Amino acid sequence: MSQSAHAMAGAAQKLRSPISEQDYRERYRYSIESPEAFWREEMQRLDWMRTPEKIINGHFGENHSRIKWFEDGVLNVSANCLDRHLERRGDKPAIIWEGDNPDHQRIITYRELHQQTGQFANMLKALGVGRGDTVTLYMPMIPEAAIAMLACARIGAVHSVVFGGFSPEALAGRISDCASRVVITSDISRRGGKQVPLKKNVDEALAIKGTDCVEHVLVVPCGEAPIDWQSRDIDACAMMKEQSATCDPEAMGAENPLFILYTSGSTGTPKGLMHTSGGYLLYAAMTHQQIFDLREDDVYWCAADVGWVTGHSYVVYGPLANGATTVMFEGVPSYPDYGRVGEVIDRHNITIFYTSPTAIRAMMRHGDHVMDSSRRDSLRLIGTVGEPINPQAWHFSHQIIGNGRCPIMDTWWQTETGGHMMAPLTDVDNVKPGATMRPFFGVRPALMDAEGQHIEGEGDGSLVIEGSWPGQARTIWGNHERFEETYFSTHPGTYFTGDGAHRDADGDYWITGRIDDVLNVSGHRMGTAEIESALVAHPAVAEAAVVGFPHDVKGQGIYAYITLMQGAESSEALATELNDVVRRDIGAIAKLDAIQWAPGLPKTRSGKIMRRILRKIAANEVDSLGDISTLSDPDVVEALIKERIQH
Ligand code: 6R9
Repeated sequence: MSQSAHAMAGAAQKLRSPISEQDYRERYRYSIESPEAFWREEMQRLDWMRTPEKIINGHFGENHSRIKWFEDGVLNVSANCLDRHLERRGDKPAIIWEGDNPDHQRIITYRELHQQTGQFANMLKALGVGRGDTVTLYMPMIPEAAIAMLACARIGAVHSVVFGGFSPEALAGRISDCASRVVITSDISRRGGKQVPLKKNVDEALAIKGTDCVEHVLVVPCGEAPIDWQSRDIDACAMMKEQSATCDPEAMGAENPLFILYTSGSTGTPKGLMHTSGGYLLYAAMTHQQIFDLREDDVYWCAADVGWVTGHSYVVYGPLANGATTVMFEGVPSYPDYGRVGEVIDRHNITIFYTSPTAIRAMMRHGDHVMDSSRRDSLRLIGTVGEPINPQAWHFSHQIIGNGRCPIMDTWWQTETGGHMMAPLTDVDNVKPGATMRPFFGVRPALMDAEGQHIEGEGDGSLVIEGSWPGQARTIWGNHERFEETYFSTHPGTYFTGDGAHRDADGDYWITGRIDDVLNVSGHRMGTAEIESALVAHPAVAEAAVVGFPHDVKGQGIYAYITLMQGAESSEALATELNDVVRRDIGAIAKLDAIQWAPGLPKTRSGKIMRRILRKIAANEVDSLGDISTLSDPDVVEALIKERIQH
């Protein structure tokens, strides 16, 4: 290490009071050896209406799938995020909102957030929504999204937030899967100076079969244009004003559902993962506080959208449970230009910034001077999530965004895990760029080989987690068998993450990416099966195979191999149509980066598509195709290589 690098690492260490190596090891050991005692202490982070006596019930193994944490505890999530802060933090900003337009800002104190949540909750009640009812949110990044989530939590309703970039088709599928009675939306969402017609998408979704469960659509008006009101629609702002701000929080069991969040898997339709009130909230709050070394005067900005799990745990629930100031950003990092991120940091004196490697790479591509319009002196810690962070992006974050002063917390976790599972956690001096390093307290990672045997010491394998933690999803909404099958059948007795990982000689972990058929495009999870099923629904398509390939900015791009029906002709126009069907079924985030017309697809003799080979061709790694002798028609591979699309 050069002298200046030493000096920088030293400075970073001083700025943070990280858990020392020894403290980490001791506390970690305690969390693993005495989980009951450990979690009994930690659960005191929350305000319970009835303190749990039972801590953990259920171990992976025989009765693995019915996990319960703090099962006799009673609490309310919104009371933990709001009411308990009023005395000490009533006038503290709970949400600082920065609009897409840099001139638009709003500050909402804890007292105001409490009042507005009460009004929103009373409005939901007036519409007949109560305990256990499901409510779908399809919202822009505006404070009302957080308010609606907290209002559901207040009355015991279960929210399902659908990312605003999903299409009406995708929204309809998610509404009908959990049979929502109410949908909450806005007329428009503003992103990068453009408008997304959310309400129009909802209207289209509700014309699709299976959505007649919806009785009301609450619309939070945001735009200037007149709204095309339907008879089921209600102006949420107008109705809220008529409501009392007092709404007693519902007493909920720790295991009662708090929310459902749909995510993609390697097969089938998106899965509605269910998270609980007690274990989830505790885990989100605890990881948020410890991994970001949260302090009372921090101004914390997580740039994720509330439509993803990161937005749930680290824009809304974790920070608010901790009484922190959380920044909500409506726009995109590139608007009006790539200097925006730094300007937002300066404007609000942000101290902790949590973002994705994709966003960092997009800024990095524009050169170091993109940061010239800001100083970023307030920053003291940067976190990343969603994808592996490559060393260049790590160094750009550390040297340029963080002025060489900020530790980088590369956090590995998933929709299913509820909160961070691994992060560097200890002294920044020892951090290795690109490694997520250490398990969080109570988390027991392990590596498995292809035969299902444990890999000890240094090695590469399938990452599993041994034993439960409070934040884990408990089921797939309406399909518990699928939950068991997906997560607990691959390596019985463990939770299967779907990720591969490397453990180095020091015992530190490096996530190497998905080992199943899940893509990670700009940190967004997508199932290849979902995209393929959209493609094969087109009458000209006989077969489709979709794989990821390395992409400089997005991490992964989408590469589709299409075999046409006899008589169908490939053309630019057809390529556009195929992109359109994917956009219609899933959304613009699933844009195909490359389409290759394939005379056939490489298959095993049993008819299984050899994706390994398709991935290699898409990545232009044709020298390492491996064994293709088991293919039913090896000539297909030659043809595919010849016609490979340059991207
Ligand atoms: C939180 C979130 C989960 C998948 C996960 C993995 C990838 C997330 C990562 C990471 C390497 C990190 N992933 N964080 N890979 N390093 N720090 O992103 O949830 O949308 O469910 O995605 O994202 O592949 O399995 P989700």
